[in-house]
Amino acid sequence: MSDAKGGRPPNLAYLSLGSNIEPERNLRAAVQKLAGFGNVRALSAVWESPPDGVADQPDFLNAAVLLETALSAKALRETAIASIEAELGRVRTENKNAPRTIDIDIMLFNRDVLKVGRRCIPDPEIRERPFVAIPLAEIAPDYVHPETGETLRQIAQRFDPVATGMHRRNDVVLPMPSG
Ligand code: PH2
Ligand code: MG
Ligand code: MG
Repeated sequence: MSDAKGGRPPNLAYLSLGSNIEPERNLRAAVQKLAGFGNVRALSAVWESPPDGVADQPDFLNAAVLLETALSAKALRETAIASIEAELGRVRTENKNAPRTIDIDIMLFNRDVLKVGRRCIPDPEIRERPFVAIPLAEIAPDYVHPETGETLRQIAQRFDPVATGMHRRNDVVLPMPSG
């Protein structure tokens, strides 16, 4: 997607994807649908981990996507992500930690510091959750966190993948959307 002058769309959105219902199919479908809202510039590997929080549910697959887009963070959240989550059958219930077909969260947006609804960008989960930090560091290792000055590589290196149950699923590949 290009802007009106034929240049590159102005924004870089760093997204965290997670699924624990038919996760391979839903991660692939989410990436394809995100490509309808911009250019997918980078994709991480797919990582499996036990559920963080509520334990008696299936393991998650997580990945990170770098999306170049003309949309603002708010529009990305409220139009693109909301519609993709709905199309992929995401059902929101009172249990915020229920298994989900797809969860797409904006972790970073350019080098901006802002809020979209109640969520802060940069999202604090980057520094708290290995299944967020490790895939993000794969797509943008040298990105400097606008609030802490750390690179994503440094943040990710603080997590011990083995101790946190992270497992790189080299058998699951997310195809880069064409065009
Ligand atoms: N997402 C959650 C709760 N717990 N655990 C893992 N391993 N991966 C997730 O994406 C995840 C989770 C709520 O967003
Ligand atoms: Mg989430
Ligand atoms: Mg979410």
